[in-house]
Amino acid sequence: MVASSLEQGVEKSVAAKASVNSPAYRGFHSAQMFEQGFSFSGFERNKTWINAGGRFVDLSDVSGADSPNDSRAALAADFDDDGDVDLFVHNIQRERHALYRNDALEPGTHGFVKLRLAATRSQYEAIGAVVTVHGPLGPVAQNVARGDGFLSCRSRELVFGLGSAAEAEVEVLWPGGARESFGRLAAGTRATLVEGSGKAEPYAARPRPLPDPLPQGLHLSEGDLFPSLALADADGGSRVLDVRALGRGKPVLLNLWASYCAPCVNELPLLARRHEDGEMIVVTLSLDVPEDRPAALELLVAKAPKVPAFFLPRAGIPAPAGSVAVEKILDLERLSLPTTLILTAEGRLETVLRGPLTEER
Ligand SMILES: [Ca+2]
Ligand SMILES: [Ca+2]
Repeated sequence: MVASSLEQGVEKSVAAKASVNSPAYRGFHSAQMFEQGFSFSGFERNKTWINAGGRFVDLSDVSGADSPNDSRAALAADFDDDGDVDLFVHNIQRERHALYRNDALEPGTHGFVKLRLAATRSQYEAIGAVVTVHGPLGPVAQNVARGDGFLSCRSRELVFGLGSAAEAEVEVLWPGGARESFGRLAAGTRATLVEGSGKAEPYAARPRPLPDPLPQGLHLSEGDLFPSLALADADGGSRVLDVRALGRGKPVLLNLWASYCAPCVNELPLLARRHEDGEMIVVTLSLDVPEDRPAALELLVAKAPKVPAFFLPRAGIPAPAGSVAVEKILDLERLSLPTTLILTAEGRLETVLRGPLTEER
């Protein structure tokens, strides 16, 4: 019975392998899912929040983390060794991973301690130990672990932020159960805490500067002329967005949004009111995939029915003469949503507003 079910299991596994290797499977899963950036998770966008003293503020747009990519692991470590924790995010589409540099700490300041543990009476990396640093906001504890995120490994180095404090008291609860104090360590210390010694042995910094961030999805600078864009209308027909023709002497507010982006949907009524005001011409461009155009259209009809609306064309349709493809000015994987562009009456890019609009801006 056991042998038989094992054999069946092997047969099933061989069959599965064959289907995975079939041109049809590769055609859909490899080409469409990964190379064309399709999503397993319905374009749920990545989020970042900052703890602003008891409440969390959404920084997804300004941080650059806002993205429709399917991310599978987020690893926090100080990749450039400047004392603040950076973030590596693993994405499945096109294997395009992202490393987010943390610019929270002013260069040359020392508002941190970085600690490694060396156990002498248990497993040498002290996995399971708890390190507590008594900083300006009270005690903060981190435990030593090596697994983290999806199929990922964590750095053995622990980073504690100290704010403006000059020093902080450090203690370790070792895996064997012993508590040990390592006294007060000065801000900026990088040290290995050796079990049983009570001493923090400093190690040298290894700075590895990271490059400046890539542009956040917009290949245009303020002052540039906004080109005529090859887009689609509500029925999917070819339609060119010419902001000068549309504005007829007025500035244009071009809102980039998607039906799966909740802050985008929330601001549609505000856009409708701005359009009614008549001070500027308001236009929306939905970045939904063409299959989701009906969902986007339904929201527009309900919340901003009079605002001129544009949509992405189907892939592979050539841009009409005199217009450019949307990919020439937008990197849809890096553009945070919502993003609003203010264009002058002459069709030049005046301001880029990232994140939701408010009555004031
Ligand atoms: Ca860093
Ligand atoms: Ca930094």
